Amino acid sequence: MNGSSPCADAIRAKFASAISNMYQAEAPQYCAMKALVAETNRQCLADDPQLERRLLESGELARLDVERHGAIRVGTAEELSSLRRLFAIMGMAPVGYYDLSVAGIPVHSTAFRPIGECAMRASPFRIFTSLLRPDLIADAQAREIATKILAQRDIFTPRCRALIDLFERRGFDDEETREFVIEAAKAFRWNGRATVSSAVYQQLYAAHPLLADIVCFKGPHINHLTLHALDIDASHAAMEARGLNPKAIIEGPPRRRRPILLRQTSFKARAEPVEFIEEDGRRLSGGAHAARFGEIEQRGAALTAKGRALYDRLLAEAQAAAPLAADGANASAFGEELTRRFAAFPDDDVTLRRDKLAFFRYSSDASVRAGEPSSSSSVDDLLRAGALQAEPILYEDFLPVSAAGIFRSNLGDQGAEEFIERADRRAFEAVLGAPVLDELALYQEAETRSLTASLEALGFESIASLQPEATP
Ligand code: OOG
Ligand code: NI
Repeated sequence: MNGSSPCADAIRAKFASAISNMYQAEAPQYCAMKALVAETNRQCLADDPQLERRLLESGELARLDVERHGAIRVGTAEELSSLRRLFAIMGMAPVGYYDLSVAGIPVHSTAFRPIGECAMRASPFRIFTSLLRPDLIADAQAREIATKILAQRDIFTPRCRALIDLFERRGFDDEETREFVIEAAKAFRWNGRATVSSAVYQQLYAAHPLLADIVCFKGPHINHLTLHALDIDASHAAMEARGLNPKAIIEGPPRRRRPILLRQTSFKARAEPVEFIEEDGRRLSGGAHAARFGEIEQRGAALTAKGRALYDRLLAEAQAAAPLAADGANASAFGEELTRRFAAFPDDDVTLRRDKLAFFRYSSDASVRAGEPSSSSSVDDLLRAGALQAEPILYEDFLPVSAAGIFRSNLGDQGAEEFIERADRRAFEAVLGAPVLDELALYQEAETRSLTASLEALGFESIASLQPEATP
């Protein structure tokens, strides 16, 4: 599936821009972070003219300040399946299943995202979407209250619902597209007036802080947007230096020559004033709720199942050897342990490819004479001769352990309870109303497609007409 539609891509770009403007107006802390990251990125470019040239050539430079993702949390099956229909209009499909129960977070998630290089380039915006799992909330009374409240809300405006139906029947004209972007964004805005009393909020909060965040407001407010940092370590340090209160560690792999997967960090959510509705609406009372933050990310090579297993093992080993304290006090010891463990992860493209740890995108250079296409050549020979080139494919998805670390950094002491792992992908897909796409299959397809096209361009009929590569 390589479903890039110029029309859907354009709607997504407009939606991402509307969400960005809305969140900047709502969350001044995020604005401060955005300015700081832009400044750090500028410094990186000034220090590395080659990097600047590469980004300019790939078109990345123009997109540097564009948000890469946002995140929301929803409460019901109906909300999730309606979101799937809404995001489909923007060319975003659910990719990946993330079980966060392992880390004591009562949600499971997917990422709605564009598929394919072309669509990603047109607008890289994704939405990490989490669904509450009431079955993981121990307090039966809180569960029951939550279910009742959620059954009564509609997170979409009536016009937004009508437009989704209309699109599915016959698509949009220009005016409808414009209206859709406005109506869709409304579902994700912040509403400082809770829909419940302070007592109900407190009760749900005591059951789990996420329960209060998901249930007590009008809809799934954007809880963060995420920017691309050219040097995430420098940006993290700058956040610390400017008093932006970043979380203790950068999630994901340590700093490397050849980045892999995804590194992320964020500043912690600030408490902001909210109003509760008391005595059936006869009185408002003031309170506070911490929900919204800002995040940065830096992406590297997508790993194969084998590479991912190695990543997961090394990360688990580091966590076992130097467990990160809940308050992050031993962050630097953890960081050193992580770097030590990851010395076992090859850090150059040649080995990553040879050992089949990462996915690569191939291109060809027909001007290089690699001899006549013959059955005695191999992909390795063609790469050595320069007739083929291989570049790591960028990881466009998320990491459950990292996501859990980001969730947890905003839950205070209460988020630390341990659940047993209870992944339930089937149940998630049943309420979503569609299967989630397998991210590994997407990378594999991209690799195979690029290799096949490159070999054809060099005059080979198929991969099968080449010598098989040695398997390590
Ligand atoms: C989502 C946290 C996970 C990421 O980038 O991994 C996330 C949330 O807090 O709702 O956004
Ligand atoms: Ni995020």
